[in-house]
Amino acid sequence: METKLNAITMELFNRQIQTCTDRELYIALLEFTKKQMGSKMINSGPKKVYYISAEFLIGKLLSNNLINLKLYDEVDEVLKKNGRSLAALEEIEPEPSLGNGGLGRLAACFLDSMATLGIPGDGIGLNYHFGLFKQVFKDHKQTAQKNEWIEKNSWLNDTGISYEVAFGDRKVKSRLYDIDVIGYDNGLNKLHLFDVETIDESIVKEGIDFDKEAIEKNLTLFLYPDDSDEAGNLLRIYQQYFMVSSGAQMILEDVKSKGIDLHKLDKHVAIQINDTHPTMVIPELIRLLTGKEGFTFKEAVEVVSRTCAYTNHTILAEALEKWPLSYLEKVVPQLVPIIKELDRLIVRKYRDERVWIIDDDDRVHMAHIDIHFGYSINGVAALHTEILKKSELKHFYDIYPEKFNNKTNGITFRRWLLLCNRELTSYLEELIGDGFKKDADELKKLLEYKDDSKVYSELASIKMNKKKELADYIKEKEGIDIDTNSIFDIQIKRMHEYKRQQMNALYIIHKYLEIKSGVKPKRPMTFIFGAKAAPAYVIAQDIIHLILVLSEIVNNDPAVSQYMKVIMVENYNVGYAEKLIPACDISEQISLASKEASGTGNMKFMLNGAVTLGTMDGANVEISELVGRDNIYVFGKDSDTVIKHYEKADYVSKDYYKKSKVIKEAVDFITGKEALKVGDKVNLERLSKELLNKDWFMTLLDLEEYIKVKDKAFEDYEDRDAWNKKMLVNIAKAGFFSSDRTIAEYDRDIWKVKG
Ligand code: 26V
Repeated sequence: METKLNAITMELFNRQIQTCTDRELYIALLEFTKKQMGSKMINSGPKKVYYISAEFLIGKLLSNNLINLKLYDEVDEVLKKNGRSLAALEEIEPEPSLGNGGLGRLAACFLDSMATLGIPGDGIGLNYHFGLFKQVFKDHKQTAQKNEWIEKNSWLNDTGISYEVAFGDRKVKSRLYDIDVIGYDNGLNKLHLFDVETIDESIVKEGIDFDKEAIEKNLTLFLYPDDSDEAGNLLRIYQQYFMVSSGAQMILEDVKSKGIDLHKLDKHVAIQINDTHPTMVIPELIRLLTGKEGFTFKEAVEVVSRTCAYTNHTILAEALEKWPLSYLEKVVPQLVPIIKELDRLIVRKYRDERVWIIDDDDRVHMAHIDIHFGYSINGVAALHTEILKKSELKHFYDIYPEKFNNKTNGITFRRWLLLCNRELTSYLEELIGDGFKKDADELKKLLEYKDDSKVYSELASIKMNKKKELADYIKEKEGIDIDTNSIFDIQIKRMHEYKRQQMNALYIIHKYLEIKSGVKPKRPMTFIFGAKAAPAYVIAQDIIHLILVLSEIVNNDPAVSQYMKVIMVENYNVGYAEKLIPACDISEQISLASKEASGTGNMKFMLNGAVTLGTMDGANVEISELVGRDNIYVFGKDSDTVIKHYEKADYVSKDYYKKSKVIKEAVDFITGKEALKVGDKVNLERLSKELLNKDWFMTLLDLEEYIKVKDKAFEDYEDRDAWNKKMLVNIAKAGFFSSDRTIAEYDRDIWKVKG
């Protein structure tokens, strides 16, 4: 290996491993790893999955690919022997930000698991040049910059393949770039990312501003650009159609090149539609089949309906796409007659208007197309699927009970254990062998050590080491000192009111006031947040502002900062998550019950020995069932109660504010003198008004119980042995949340590629 790597550094830079710069060595290692991957077999078989998604939050790939090639340790050693470090090279690799959050990261975990299980399964997406914005804090507020990640030497391979995509008002040429996806100790799949040949990066001016109408130049610049105005919405439709039209052409060409009759498409292809963003693939396939392939409309509808399956990732009404027909007429007029005909088929069959595709306001309900003209609909956690069946999609469940199924999300253990926590991985290997790397259920063997205090204390010392590493990193990046003996309480996820970071902030205010009044905690506490907010989402920006203001107040008050610190890390991303998660003691999963479809951060924390503090929402419910009530902290109203409040519209946040002194004091602090001295009146007053007059996600409903249960968790932490045992049980029970299990279920119930 050393000789091979040296040969590459010599060839590229005429230098030995020892004398290359970090950047040169990174490039050499990238080329070395690509070569190793190139020699692996491509997963193949009679049927193939295409996972179409507007987002693939893949993260950095160098170390991940070395792990999956089983070369990580060897490379690490060779580098060390030559006085170099893999960690330093990891810092050089840019992180692609091709996703917003959970939905995109899930797609990346699924690619890893499909490749690992030997399932021929490719991703289809877009090659956003600047991806999701890079977050920079200025005056305690979020600003957005472009995230440049594409370099001359990268994981992208230009295939030279291109397709023509015609819109109503123009034609563009798509160009296909591939990223190889290597399975753990197994074969290869591909992530196909389409780009537009006429892209022009120079049209991006200040921050992330650009001309939204110059489609040829801007189509793949950003992920979901601001969609608060018409041009933004139209651009999103351009992007979606560009992705699915290129993808559909690629799929049909591939099938035809194998000599397969397209009437049997469903026997050879399964298309998984990741949320509604790729829905237009359904009418697009129908268009292509009825066009030059000579299918009748009926034949095309039938075969497409047997090929496409849909995953729902949210019940939030504002996130369910409904495109005005007039927008579709402008961007994709060729699909409009097809969508209208699909709607007519439904209107003829069902009198219930709630299941029609086009509503009275001439808006096209994208999810309805997926449900009627796909063969499977799945939710992403048990509770979420039940809510879909019982309420959100009840009218559809009544028609098609057999199409509905649950696939509880999972995470790839390669990135979220083997890569981000080498120390824990090798200790587990010592204890229970390395079978868990291929069969995550084997983590259960750890339960044999449930009463072995030597094992707990080793787990605790690994946790301490990860806390020290994180503390160093935070000191370097954010310039804040943290006490590694404090409890690390972490909430990292997109900023959204339903996720209730504001409730966590109110707890922090409550603690601050307690300390000021002389009540000191037994042990210092470190509250860490990481979150980006959509640029157009005003209240989310206000919550970020509040947390940054609290951070300033708390960390700079010597009477308080010895007991607590508040940190909002800048530009939270996959790489940051890999450092935060192994160091966490308490995992904050505090969404309003019924709103978080699943969550996947909750699973990553558990696997790394954090204890969950959470509501009975999403996959928290399943975590709680697995670990038992002694090993999780649960609070808050359940989803039935919450759903009833919405039905009756009887939740009044002010009542809770008036009733409780603790709530009143915490909320009042937001617009009090101290906060206003540091923060912006407009943001803080707007947030306070929102909490008092609306509070759509019922923060104040659960706040008192949250404080009580969180205090209890902090108290329990002091019984170190008991806490470490909770840690052990959480790790031991995490096997269920391997995305290998999830993908095996998708294949068993939906795709049927392997069996
Ligand atoms: C999208 C939008 C778009 C516009 C306005 C507000 C809004 C709010 C939420 C969303 C979410 C889109 C779907 C999504 O990302 N769902 C996440 O999917 C994860 C993987 O299944 C799951 O773990 C998360 O619970 C779920 O929120």
